[in-house]
Amino acid sequence: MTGNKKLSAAAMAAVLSLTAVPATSTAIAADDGVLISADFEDGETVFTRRGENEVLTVTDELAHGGSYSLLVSERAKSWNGPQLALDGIINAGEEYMVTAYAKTPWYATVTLSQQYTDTDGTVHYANILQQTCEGSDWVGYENIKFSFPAGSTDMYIYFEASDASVDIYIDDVTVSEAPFIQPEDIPALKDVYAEYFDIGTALMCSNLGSKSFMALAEKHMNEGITVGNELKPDYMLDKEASLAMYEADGDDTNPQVTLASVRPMLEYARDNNVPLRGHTLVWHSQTPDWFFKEGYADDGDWVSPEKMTTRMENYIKNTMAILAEEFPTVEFYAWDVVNEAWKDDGTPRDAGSNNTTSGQSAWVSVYGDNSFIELAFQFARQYAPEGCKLYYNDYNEYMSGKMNAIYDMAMSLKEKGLIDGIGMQSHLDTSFPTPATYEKALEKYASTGLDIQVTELDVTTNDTSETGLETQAQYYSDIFDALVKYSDSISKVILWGVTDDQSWRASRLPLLFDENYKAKPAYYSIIDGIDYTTTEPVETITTTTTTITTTTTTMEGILKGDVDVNGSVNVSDAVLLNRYIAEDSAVTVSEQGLLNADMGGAVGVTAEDAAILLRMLAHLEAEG
Ligand code: 9MR
Repeated sequence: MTGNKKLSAAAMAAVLSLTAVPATSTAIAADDGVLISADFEDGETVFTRRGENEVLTVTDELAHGGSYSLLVSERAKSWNGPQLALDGIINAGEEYMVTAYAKTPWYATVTLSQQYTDTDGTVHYANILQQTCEGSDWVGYENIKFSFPAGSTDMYIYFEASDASVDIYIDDVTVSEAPFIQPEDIPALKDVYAEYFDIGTALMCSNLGSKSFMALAEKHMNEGITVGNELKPDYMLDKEASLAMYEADGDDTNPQVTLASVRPMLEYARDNNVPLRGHTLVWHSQTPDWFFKEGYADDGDWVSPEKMTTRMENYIKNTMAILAEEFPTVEFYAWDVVNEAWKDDGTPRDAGSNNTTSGQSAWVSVYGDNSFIELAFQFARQYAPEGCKLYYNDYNEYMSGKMNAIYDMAMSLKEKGLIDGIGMQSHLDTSFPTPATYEKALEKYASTGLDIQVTELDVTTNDTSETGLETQAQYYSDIFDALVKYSDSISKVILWGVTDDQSWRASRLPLLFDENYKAKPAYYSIIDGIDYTTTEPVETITTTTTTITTTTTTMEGILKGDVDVNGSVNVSDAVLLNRYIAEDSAVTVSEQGLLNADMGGAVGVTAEDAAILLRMLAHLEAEG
């Protein structure tokens, strides 16, 4: 990794002397990849306090390892706690790992968080990992990946606790470079589905710093990237600049915008020539109340529909203008113009602030109904770059009331030439909806004649055991069967993320790859496109593998690829082999299975054999 420095104690002290509370000294380990190691055994600390009250003491009252830890006492605010300054030690835009242990005297939630300042000078705070300390044992934050967007300065990681009065003990903290994990040698999703539709993914700016994550995303899902968060109104709207304009000339109809948060993503798209989906212009959520209020005052009255229409026009116009001006070569292939405007029963959302009561819409407060939708599409059509397709986007899009409302709205907008497609978010769960219900929604939207894009696909499972992941795989497989069936109407399928740990629904493991960048059963279930747990497709592949048996058997009793030794070769063998190679302790492969698994790659059973087996299966599927 270029540019990283393992700081000497003196250099570190120099860095820290710039922070609010000068550090006494530091301990820097010289081990490979380890940039900071703080065990407090020398009685000193590299941490400083975030607020003005808390007291940091190296103590021998408690220790996770050795005899000493760091005690943070006299906290007064939830965000008070110990922070570690990282400028000069790590590089913004690259990935690192932190390990640390925390303990509190009583039950409390302790969160590992990060802070940085972006290129426009805005300070950002984000949670990395929240853990519950029971008051008894030390709680580990082990090998937790983190990164800061390129261009960040004033970078810190820190601990905070929602209980402002609880003391926090911290021990055995290390910060190291994250290793690069090469994507597995398995077929790229986008290649597997090349003849049906493009495969893309949503990315957050925080993903860009991880080379391993990005290598995986780029291999499988780079045919359309959705900006997962940073183009939403709460990131784009610049309250200070809007207020300044209002104060200067009395005009509160021209909301100003900023690219401060989204810039790293735009630079990535520009430098890698990746087309983007803009998400999203008009939404009840992640939009501040002041945008809808007289004089941009949080507690002002709702503005009139006329004033809001001017604000909406200017917001859309300013957004398109700043993107075209600062990033003229970045292609926006689509914009989600309006997001989530209909309730499941097909009526408009209730009036109110989503920031006060989740689900309410300030748009409805101003307009009284959903008449703002058509206006938004008119302005988007007027100001979006040429060739950019315009979509209405929603979740629960298979609920009949909502589905009918979207259908009617889409047909009316289509007649006026204002809409190009419907975005089916597709945040699904293995228990609901059934794939058949989802397929009905595909049928209905396809009947509009508009393009369909699956915009935010993920499938949660409450059962995270191996069996649960197999059920999830089956569900993914059924959904992809339906997508293939309607592929003439579908131009893109966008996953809402790549690896489970980075998902907004991480605990229910909704994606195709796990936190170690390994393909899950769900991936294997959709790459061969075969419903391998039901009889009919398995028969197809078994028949085909009969040929393989005769052509590839090289020794008596060996059926190449039959890793589970059940007499046939199918995707279950590939799953088993990959797990075996990944040293998954939950699986065993018999001696015969290992003989069958040696597909002719390097000596022994290796990832190369797994790749050969997958290619063989993909080939069989293509021919079958
Ligand atoms: O994935 C996004 C997550 O990081 C944000 O915290 C969340 C806040 O609203 O928004 C998520 O993205 C949403 C998307 O914009 C619209 N459809 C639902 C997505 C998941 O909530």
